[in-house]
Amino acid sequence: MQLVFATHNENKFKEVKALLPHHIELLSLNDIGCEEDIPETAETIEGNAAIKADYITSYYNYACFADDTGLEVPVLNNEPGVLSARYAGEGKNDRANMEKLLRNLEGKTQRDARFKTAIALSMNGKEVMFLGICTGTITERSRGLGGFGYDPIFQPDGYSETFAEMDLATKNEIGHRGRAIRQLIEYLKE
Ligand code: ITT
Repeated sequence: MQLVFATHNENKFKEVKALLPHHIELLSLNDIGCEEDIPETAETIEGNAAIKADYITSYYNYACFADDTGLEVPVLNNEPGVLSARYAGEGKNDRANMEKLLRNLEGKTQRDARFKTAIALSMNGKEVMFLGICTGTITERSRGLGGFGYDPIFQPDGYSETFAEMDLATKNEIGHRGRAIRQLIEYLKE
């Protein structure tokens, strides 16, 4: 079975590829010749995941799934949320995004946070949504060199390491994306 994963984020692709069974041939946007940045104009992560998956099915005619992820911090009114990629501006700069978040949390003891991943699958004229959540806290400073995005400042509940200090298998086992992707895999078995 061929399935496109509609992401330009190579780290997401690596995480998902490590989870999918071998009978699913995972195609990247490069594999199908899609270089354009698909506009993410919805107000929710579910909406943006659906836009990305629908775009590929409509214009490229492939079965496709897409991931939209947001980091919610309740004490900041759930910011950065759907704006996580562009929190510090249009450049989508991971370091600038983390610095802005740490600045906005300066002096705050309430540092609870959660990652939310919405996976939209568009296949056989139907769309299905899967949601994965991982709760944790935002650390005082960045720790670890692995992962991507906000991983160096996110410490999942029950662990003393940040996601950036863990190996890929552990992040996938407990993380938001892994949780959503395992639901997708179950659905595809049916
Ligand atoms: P695509 O839309 O091409 O999939 P993107 O990097 O723009 O890639 P998102 O809009 O879903 O992806 O990402 C929102 C932000 O959250 C962005 O800054 C990411 O770096 C970050 N992010 C996403 N997943 C993450 C994860 O598992 N760990 C840490 N940060 C993550």
